[in-house]
Amino acid sequence: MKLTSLRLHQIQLPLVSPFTTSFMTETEKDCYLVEAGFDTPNGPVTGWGESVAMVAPLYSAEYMDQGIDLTRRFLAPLLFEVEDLTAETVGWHLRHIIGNPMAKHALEMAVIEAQLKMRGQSFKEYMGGVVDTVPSGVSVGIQDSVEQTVKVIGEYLEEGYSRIKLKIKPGADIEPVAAVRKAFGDDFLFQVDANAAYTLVDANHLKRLDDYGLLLIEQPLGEADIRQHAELAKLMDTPMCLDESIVSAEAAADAISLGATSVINIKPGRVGGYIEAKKIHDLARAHGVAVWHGGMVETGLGRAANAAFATLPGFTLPGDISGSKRFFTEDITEEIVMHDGVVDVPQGPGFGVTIDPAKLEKFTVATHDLTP
Ligand code: OSB
Ligand code: MG
Repeated sequence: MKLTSLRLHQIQLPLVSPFTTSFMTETEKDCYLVEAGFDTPNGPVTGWGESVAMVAPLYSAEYMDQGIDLTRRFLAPLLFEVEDLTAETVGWHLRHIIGNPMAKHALEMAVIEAQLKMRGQSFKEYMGGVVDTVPSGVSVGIQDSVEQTVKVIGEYLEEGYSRIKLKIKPGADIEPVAAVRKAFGDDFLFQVDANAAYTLVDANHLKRLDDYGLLLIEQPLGEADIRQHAELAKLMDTPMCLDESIVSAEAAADAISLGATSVINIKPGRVGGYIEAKKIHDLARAHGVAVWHGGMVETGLGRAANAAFATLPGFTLPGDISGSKRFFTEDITEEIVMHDGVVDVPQGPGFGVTIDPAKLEKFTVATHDLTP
């Protein structure tokens, strides 16, 4: 395939309610979609991708405007030079550009989708998925009070979510967790995510979470603190799970060998794309380390792709793949629906969802045409 056109659509979707993590409160979803046109042996094909970079560098060093700038100045020119571009070689063509996995992922997604549409193949089939539905977990933001936390989680349990993940930070950790267990008992999957809000000196405090039968604790310490996570993992009974620290398959290998993580949150966007994410899935599986699929508040496009990827056999725990309604009243694709604790994986060619042109126009805040 030969890349012939590239357009970035910067969009803003209102969230149904503010989403608060230890590092920020979001009231809308800002991201850009990649629309890439290709000449293929089967004629012209368009593929779509989605960047998971956030507006500010608070979750990762990367942020949205940087991704747009980097794509315009460095990534797009490299891909336009390639005569025979394939999904499997995007990472190779971009290898000299250091870091910036999210910007690379968004482009790789578009190439993957075009290649699949050219062949009439679904993403699940391409990746080697083994099921047609995936268990759906929900990520619950930090609430204004313990009472509100219990209320919101009660509503998600009522809706039928397979697993609850609660965001925590210093000052909003033990109490809300204790209150949720007290209200709903020990009989549901419950985990917490600190988004790097603690340091190792908080170890004794964090150890109090061991009393609540949590499935795991996600990224309590900093992105670079793999060794310190290993220390903390020795002190706590709650299984340690890394998110931010797993920036590549190499980082995953280090974290596994150091004992820093006994479960891995896989986010394709954080590691440079689905091809790298598959390596992490395989590596973890070979080591007997469970993985689950993370989320970055994706639109229907990224959500559909994540659901398909989460059909691989190593994904033995429910992921942050909620129904679209959990975040959006209106989306740019058809809705991803959570029912009976699962979401169905779209079956059509590519990612199996369609960008609605009217919705895209409605939510677009800027368009960047990067075609030479
Ligand atoms: O740490 O998993 C995280 C959202 C944005 C940035 C980081 C994270 C999250 C979530 C949301 O927890 C997961 C979702 O998309 O449902
Ligand atoms: Mg996380």
